[in-house]
Amino acid sequence: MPPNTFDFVDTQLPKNPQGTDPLRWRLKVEHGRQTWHYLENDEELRKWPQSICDKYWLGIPFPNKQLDTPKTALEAARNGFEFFKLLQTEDGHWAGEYGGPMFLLPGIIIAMYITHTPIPKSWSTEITRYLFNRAHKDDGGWGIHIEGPSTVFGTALNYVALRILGVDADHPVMVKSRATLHKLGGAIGSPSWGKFWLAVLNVYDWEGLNPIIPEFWLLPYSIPFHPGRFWCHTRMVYLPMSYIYGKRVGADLCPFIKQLRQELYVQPYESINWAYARNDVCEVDLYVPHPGLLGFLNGILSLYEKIPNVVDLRKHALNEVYKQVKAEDENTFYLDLGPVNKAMNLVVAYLEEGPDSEAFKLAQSKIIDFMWMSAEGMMMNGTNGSQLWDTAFTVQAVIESGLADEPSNHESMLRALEFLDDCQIKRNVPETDMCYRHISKGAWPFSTRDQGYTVSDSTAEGLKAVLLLQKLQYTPKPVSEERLRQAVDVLLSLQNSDGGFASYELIRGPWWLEWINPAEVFDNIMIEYSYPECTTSVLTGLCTFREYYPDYREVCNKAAKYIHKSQKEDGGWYGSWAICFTYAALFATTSRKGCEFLISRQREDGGWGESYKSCELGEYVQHAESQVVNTSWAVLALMSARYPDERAIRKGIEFIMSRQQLNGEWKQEGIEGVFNKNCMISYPNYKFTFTIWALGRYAKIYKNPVLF
Ligand code: LAN
Repeated sequence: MPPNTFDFVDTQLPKNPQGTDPLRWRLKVEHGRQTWHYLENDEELRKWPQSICDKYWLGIPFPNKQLDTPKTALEAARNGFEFFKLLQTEDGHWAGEYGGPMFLLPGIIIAMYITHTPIPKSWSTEITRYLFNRAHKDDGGWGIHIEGPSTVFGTALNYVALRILGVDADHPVMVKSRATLHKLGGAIGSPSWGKFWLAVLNVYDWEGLNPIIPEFWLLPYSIPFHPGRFWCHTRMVYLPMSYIYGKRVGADLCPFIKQLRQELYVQPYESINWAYARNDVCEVDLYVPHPGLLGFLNGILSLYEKIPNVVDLRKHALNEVYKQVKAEDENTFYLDLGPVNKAMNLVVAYLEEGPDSEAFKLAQSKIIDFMWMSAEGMMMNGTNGSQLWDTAFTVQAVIESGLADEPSNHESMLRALEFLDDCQIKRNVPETDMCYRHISKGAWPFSTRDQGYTVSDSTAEGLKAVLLLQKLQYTPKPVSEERLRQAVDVLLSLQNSDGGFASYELIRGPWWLEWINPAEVFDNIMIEYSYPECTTSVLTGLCTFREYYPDYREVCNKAAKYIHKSQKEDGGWYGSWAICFTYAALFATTSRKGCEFLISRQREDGGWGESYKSCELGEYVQHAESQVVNTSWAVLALMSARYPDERAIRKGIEFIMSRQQLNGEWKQEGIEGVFNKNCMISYPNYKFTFTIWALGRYAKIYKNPVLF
C-alpha cells in the first residue's frame, strides 16, 4: 500500500468571503496563555509576522517541505514530527483548537450582551461565520456538539447568539434554523441550561425553570448533598447559576427582546404555561430524563420559593454564593474552571460589583482566553486550552520513538521542558478548604498554571514527561526533586477508596446524588468517579517515578485492582474522556482478553474506527471509516500488552502510514473526545501525538522493518 499522493498543501482559504482578512490574525502565547489578535493596523502587521502555527490553525497555505517517502515506521514518525514541530509555539507548548460543544458560544455572547461588554467587530464577524459554517446542511440547526443531530439546546441558543450578533431574522440561515427550531416544538423544549440562558436574556420566564436555590450553600458540609461535594464542574456551574436565579436577573425588555420572544416559540409568548414548561424537554435533547426523586424535590423547592423570605435567608445565601464566586475568580486569575462558569461569573461580577469595578474588568479581560480563531471562524474553547495535556503526550511520543535523541529535535525538547517547568502549579489556592478546592501545589493542570486546577492524569502525564526529559543527556534539570515529590504527593492524595483515581478531586458524595442530576443532557456529572484512564495515568506516573525514588507498592496494587475490576465482561473498558473503548484500551489494556476485544474490532483496511455513539450507548459502535487516532490507540494498547500477533499490529501501522501526507501531516478526521457521555469535544493534536507515538513504539519493538 503506497502512501497516498494527496496534494501536500491542500489547506484552503476560509470558505466564507464575508469573513475578516485571515492574514491579519495572530496567536499570542505567554506562559501557555493563548490569545488571538486581529491586527487592524498595517504597522503592527509588519512588526508581527504570521507564524506557521498561526497559518496552520487559520487554514492558510504555507510552504512545506516535501519529505522523503517513508519506508519504515520510524521514518514516518520522523516525518510526522518534522511537521508537528512546526506547530510548537514560542513558549514551548503545542497550541490548538478545543471546540466541539455547541452550547458554549451562546453563553458568553448572552453574558456579554447583558453586561454591555462590547463584542469586537472582528469577533462578531468570525463567530457569525463559524456558526453559519457549523449549521447542519440539511436542516440548518445545531446539535449539542458539532457532529450531533440538531437539538433545541443547540438550535435555540445559537439562533439567539446570531441574532445578538446582528444577523437579521430574515436572513436565509435564520429562516432555515428557525423552521427547524419550530419543528422541534420551539425553545420551550430546551434543556435546563438552555432555559437558564434564555431567561437571563429575558426571552424565557424564570417561572419556567425548576428552582436553583442558593440556600444549599448554607447547609453544613456533613450533609451528603452539600454542593461542595459535587463534581467541581457541576459545583462551579450551579454556583453562579443559583446567584443569578436568586436575583431573577434579565435583560431589559427592549423591542429586540420582544421580537425574539416572537421568533423562538410556536405559540404566542404570553400564552405559554411556564409551570408546565419547567419539565418540558424535547425528545431529541433528552439524554438523562429527570429521575423521580428530582421531580419530588423540585416540587418542594417550588413551594419554598413561594414563601416570602422571613429571615432573610436568601440574602445570606447570596452573600455566601458571591464569596465563593469571587474566590473562584481570584483563584484562577479570572479564568475560572471552564467556559460555562466563566460566562456566568462575568454576569455575577457585573451585578455584584458593577460595570466600573476592577473585578468586572478583570473578568472581561479573560474572555479572550477562551476564544479560538480557526479556518471556519471563531469558536469558544472547552477550556482555556489543552496546553499541558497535548505537550505532555508529544514529549512522551517523541522520547519513546527515539526522535528526541536526534540533534535536530533537541531544541524542541528543551523548549517543551521549559514550558512544563513553568506550567507546574506552585501553590495551593488561598483558603483551600473554604472554597472546597483540592490541594494543587506540585500538580500539573490540564491547560495553564494560572487556571490552576489539579487534574489527576494531567499531573501524572506532566510528571512522566518531565522525568523523561530530565533523563535526556542534553537537558538541564530545572524541576527539582522536591517539586517532583510534591507532584507525587498530590497524586497520592487523590486515590479513592476503591483504589481508582477520579478527574480533579476525591469522590466526595454518594452515588445516589445522580438521582438529583438536573441537567438532562449530561450523565455522571453530580460527583467524581474513578476512571480507568485517570487511574492508569497515575499508576504509570508513579511507576516512572519509582525508577528513581521509593516505591508505592500498596497504592499501585490497589489501583491495578481497580483497573481489573472496571474491565467489562467482553474485555473492553469504557472510556469517559475520549471515543471510547479504543481510548480506554490505550491506557488500560494489559490482558489477553483486552487484546482480543480490540482485534475483533479491527477492520479490513487494518485500521480501527469508533463512532461517538459508543460513548452514548456504552457499547462499541463502528465509525463509517477507520480513523488514525482510534487506530493509534488500538495498536499502542496491543503493543504495550505485547500482543503476540505482529501482523495485526503491522496492518494498523500501515494504515496510519497510508493516511500520512507527503509533508508528514495527517488530516483532520472525526471528532476525538467526549465528556459526560453525551457531548463530544475536539482534540485535533491527537492525530499527531498518538500517530507518532504508535509508529515510534512499533519501530522500537519490532526493530523498524521496511514496510513499503
Ligand atoms: C475535560 C478535558 C480534559 C479531561 C481529561 C484530562 C482528559 C480527563 O482525563 C479528566 C477530565 C478532564 C479534565 C475534563 C473534564 C470535563 C471538561 C473540563 C473536559 C472534557 C473539557 C470540557 C469539560 C467541561 C465540563 C465542559 C463544560 C461543560 C460542563 C458540563 C460544565
